[in-house]
Amino acid sequence: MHVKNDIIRPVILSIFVILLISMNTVYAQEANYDESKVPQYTLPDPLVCLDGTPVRDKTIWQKKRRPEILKLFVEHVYGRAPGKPASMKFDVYSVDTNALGGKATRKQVRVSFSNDRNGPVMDILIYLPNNQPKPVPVFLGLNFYGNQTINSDTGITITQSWIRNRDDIGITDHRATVGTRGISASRWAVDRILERGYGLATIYYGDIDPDFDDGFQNGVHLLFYRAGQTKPAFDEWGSIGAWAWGLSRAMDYFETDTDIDQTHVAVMGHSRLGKTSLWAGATDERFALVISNDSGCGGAALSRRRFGETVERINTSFQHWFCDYFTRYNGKEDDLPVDQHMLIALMAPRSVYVASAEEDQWADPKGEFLSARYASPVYALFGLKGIEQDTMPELSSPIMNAIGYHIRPGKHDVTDYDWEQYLNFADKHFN
Ligand code: GTR
Repeated sequence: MHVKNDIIRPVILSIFVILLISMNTVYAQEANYDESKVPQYTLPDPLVCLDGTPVRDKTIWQKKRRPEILKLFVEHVYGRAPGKPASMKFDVYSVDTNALGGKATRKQVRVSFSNDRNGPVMDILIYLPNNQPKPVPVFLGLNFYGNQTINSDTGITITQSWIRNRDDIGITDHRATVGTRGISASRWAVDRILERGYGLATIYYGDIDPDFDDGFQNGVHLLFYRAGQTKPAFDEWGSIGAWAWGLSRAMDYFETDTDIDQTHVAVMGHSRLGKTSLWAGATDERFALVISNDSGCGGAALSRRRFGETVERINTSFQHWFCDYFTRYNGKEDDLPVDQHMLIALMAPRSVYVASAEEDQWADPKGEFLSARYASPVYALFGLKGIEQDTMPELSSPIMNAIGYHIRPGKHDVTDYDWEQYLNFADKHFN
């Protein structure tokens, strides 16, 4: 028996290791970074309705084509989400009018989504510039590791929610520590935002739905199950849908806060949270300006280009982000009834900014640019200029029309340069 086990165990282990290695090789091979290998593709035309009616003016766009495209994204990509919950509660549990050395007023608001005291809650951290007449325009964005990470301000509540373990900052039990204060500060140009007269609001995305695949047994999904339901149906919301829904609930709060100009809220997000800001902008037209920072596949990048991350790859690594239906397009991008330029077009006539980073090939900068380019005919219906050039601009040469775009040197990240462009873009459109 022992002899047998001694032989069988290593054999099984080796088979397992070989399988793992070959899976990785398949994935590594799968990612194409060669422009000459991008397949020929034909994008669905945002200006032709499903029944063939051409979209010649903004009325047909708004009444017929826009709702049609939105529905296609709901059904095939991000999933159906519920509306505003009936029994939501806002508790402004902390206000400091002398935050950040007197520059800002810091508010922290706890949003309860139901009457259940043990149900999920999200904390909105808000900084408003003290030297500005109220109400002020605000940038709203989700963060990756808790509100306490965006600035070293010790007044920020440390999140109690599940967070991803990270050895380099000593998170080993999925709980945030004091040591996480300010670790993401380089991604949030708080001082600069305030200086330029804007407020900043942020929420930890895991408050809304923890970012791991547990079959949706936590987060806000639970609140909406019908009797007997244990997970979202194939066409119901995944995590991106839930995070975007959370952003809309923050907007519900803004509508009650007289210090915030809710007609000038810019929703911004990086990476998976950039996919989310785009989806929030598409589903909630109260967001006046929408920003995608390095959002890539399932965000701004065209799926049909299959450059860097593909639909199959994202659905394999992060199946919980989208609705189950989206997996039908694994390796079958050409069958998608939409592509991501149509997501950008859903923002029209509101301003939308797409940003890429040169070294972030996984997110397909060119595919992000082309989405913005191909959304432009929809902006033209409103007499607005989108992006008219077919070639990408030089590095660090932002285009700022109703659609904005830049590509900067460097890696997948949010930098002060990115923020500077978003502030300039907001100045331009918010006047
Ligand atoms: C990557 C994923 C990307 C992007 C990124 C992030 O692993 O493949 O689509 O969302 O994560 O959010 O950091």
